[in-house]
Amino acid sequence: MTLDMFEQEGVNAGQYELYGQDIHIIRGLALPYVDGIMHALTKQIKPQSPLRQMTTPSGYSMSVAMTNCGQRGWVTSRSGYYYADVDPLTHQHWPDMPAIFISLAQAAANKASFVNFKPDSCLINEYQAGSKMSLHQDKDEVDLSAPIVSVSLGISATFLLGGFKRQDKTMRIALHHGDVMVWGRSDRLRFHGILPIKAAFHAVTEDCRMNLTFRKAL
Ligand code: MD3
Ligand code: FE
Repeated sequence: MTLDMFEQEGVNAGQYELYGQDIHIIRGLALPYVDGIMHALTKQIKPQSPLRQMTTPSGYSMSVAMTNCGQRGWVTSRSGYYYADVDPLTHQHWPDMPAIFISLAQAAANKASFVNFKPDSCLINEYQAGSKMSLHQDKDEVDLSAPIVSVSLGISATFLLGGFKRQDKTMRIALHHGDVMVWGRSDRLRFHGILPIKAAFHAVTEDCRMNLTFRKAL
């Protein structure tokens, strides 16, 4: 249990931080949406398209469990990673993107002065203790001028913000329950990752961290 992280949550709610040219963090922006988000995840999205650990092209099982909602979903398998219209697990379309998800993503984009952001894909990541996401770039989206909006829920994480080359120096940013990040064009292709999650308990998500990333994939 890491009490230092609990004490951070919500303390800086409303605080706005800018990194680089176009990486915006709005602390606690998602807090008023949390009940609605958790309801949609539990009652609608997870029953229809369950979280699953996907396989990378090199054959490793990801430590993060994933699912999607919206018109398209990001998937990885032995054959590569790509956006899919159909969930490869259920062979059905992904669950609809709940209206409250779209409202939050648009509110965040507007705060970072991106107008008319219309996400068509939301990747849902679930981290258990020990789960991590290695440094990577997000470059499978067709329109790199659209921002990506990410929402952190549950136990805290250390985010790694890198440069444009894998070997560039990284900085660490703590992300807490309710924090929202918006990534814009000039920083869209930065390397980034999540350090292994430390075991903790959060009243909303219990033993895990959830992250939603809203994208315009089409
Ligand atoms: C920077 N997720 O799903 S969110 C991912 O916390 C991913 O689950 C992390 O990286 C997570 O691809 C980090 C912050 C984030 C999301 C998308 C980005 C940062 C980004 C896209 C481009 C650059
Ligand atoms: Fe990413």
